[in-house]
Amino acid sequence: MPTSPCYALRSKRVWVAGHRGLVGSAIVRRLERESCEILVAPRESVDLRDRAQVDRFMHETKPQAIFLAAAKVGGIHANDTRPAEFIGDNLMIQTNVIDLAHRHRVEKLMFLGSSCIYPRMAPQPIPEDSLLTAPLEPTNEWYAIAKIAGIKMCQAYRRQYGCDFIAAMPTNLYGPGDNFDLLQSHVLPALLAKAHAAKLQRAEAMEVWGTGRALREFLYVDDAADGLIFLMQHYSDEGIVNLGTGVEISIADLATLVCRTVGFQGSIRYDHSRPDGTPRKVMDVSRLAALGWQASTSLEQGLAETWRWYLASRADRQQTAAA
Ligand code: GFB
Repeated sequence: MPTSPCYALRSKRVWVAGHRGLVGSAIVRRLERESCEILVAPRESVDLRDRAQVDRFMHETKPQAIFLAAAKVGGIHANDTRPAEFIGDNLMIQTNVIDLAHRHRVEKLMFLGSSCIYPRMAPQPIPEDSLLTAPLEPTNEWYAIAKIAGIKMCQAYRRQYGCDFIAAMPTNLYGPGDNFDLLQSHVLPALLAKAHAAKLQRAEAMEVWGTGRALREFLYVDDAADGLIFLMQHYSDEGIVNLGTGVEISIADLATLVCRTVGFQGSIRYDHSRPDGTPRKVMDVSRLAALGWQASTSLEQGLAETWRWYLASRADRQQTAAA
């Protein structure tokens, strides 16, 4: 039985910071059902790393609630090779939005962290209280430390100023609007794109990074958006809340599932020169379940939906290019 709501989004001015990203665009889609006014900051005129631009945007639009989904994000290779951007940009973005949310008396803010904030060898499933109990995963510690700083900032502003700022920790997300760039993306969209290319080229094999033995949890992004909006309406405390499915799969099994979805019948070749990263990171989702929410889209369903979106978006791009 869900806990009773503690915050109503109806008729509120709700800013989705990062509205064009994977999770930000899903939050915008899901908010359409909440009868609220959705605010978005055009990237060309509001650089969230620039405090004055964020201040002016918030002065003009007067958001009452904020989903802080804007961040420099990427997969294991992007994190490992662009550490300055992953720590620097994310610290600037979140510090501007969180501090100015306080100064502009925003009623409620949700900060989006990530499952990579937890120790590399955290107990599995990972409970929220394992944060900062052991060393981080080296391939994404820069991003993780930025996200941990954002969590701590929300907690500090709640303690010192009474701000209703909460923090959610989504697991690996995927779905429509994902980044399919083979170097910068996360594993699931990368494997979809690789299997598609291998099928078109009638290749013998498709390449998968690492050993394939790493285990990951994947949450469909429209489920994530629903869970985040549920949390915004039903949760107000300084503790972080994991958002996931509680189900893990090996990269090898994911690759097999992707090939089946795409219809690629070749073999899989592992590139051991690439890192596996964290061996496992499935999250303990009991805190959110106790509040009354759980994910509903299976990996098979989500993968099929994402594949359909990927094909449609490629067809659109090809039509545009041909026009
Ligand atoms: O999704 P991913 O890039 O990031 O990698 P993380 C997950 C696993 O998939 C790793 C393997 O073991 C990769 O070696 N993998 C296999 C691949 N083939 C590929 C491929 O073609 N591309 C990619 N990208 N991986 C991320 C963090 O860690 O988790 C982010 O880097 C964020 O910052 C996200 O926190 C939630 O799951 O390892």
